[in-house]
Amino acid sequence: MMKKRIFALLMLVIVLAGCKAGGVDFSIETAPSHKYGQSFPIVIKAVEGSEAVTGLEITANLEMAKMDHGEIEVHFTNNGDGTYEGEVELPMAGEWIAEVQAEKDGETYEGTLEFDVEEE
Ligand SMILES: [Cu+2]
Repeated sequence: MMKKRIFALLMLVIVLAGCKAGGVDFSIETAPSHKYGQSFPIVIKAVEGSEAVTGLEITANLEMAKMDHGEIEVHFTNNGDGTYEGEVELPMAGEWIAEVQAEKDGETYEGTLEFDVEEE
């Protein structure tokens, strides 16, 4: 019984360490604004430690934090400097969440980003 627990704990430590070593961190560089009938740029930055990560294929699903507007899928283009740009027409200003999915050389990375959308 004890042995099993120690083994499970060890596995957890290995998994956590593994995640950290190969992790890509995402952040919102530019949040989109909101204005009826208009789309705005959204820019995501990808880093591994302090290094910019280029060459990712990024898609994000956007949803409001406290309201259901469904999900809005955004595809991003690689700017080549660790930033990725998409364009989106959102239904309203407020708190939004982006579920980021990225892929590079068969590896996948994920991140959840919260950001505020201001009325323009
Ligand atoms: Cu809303």
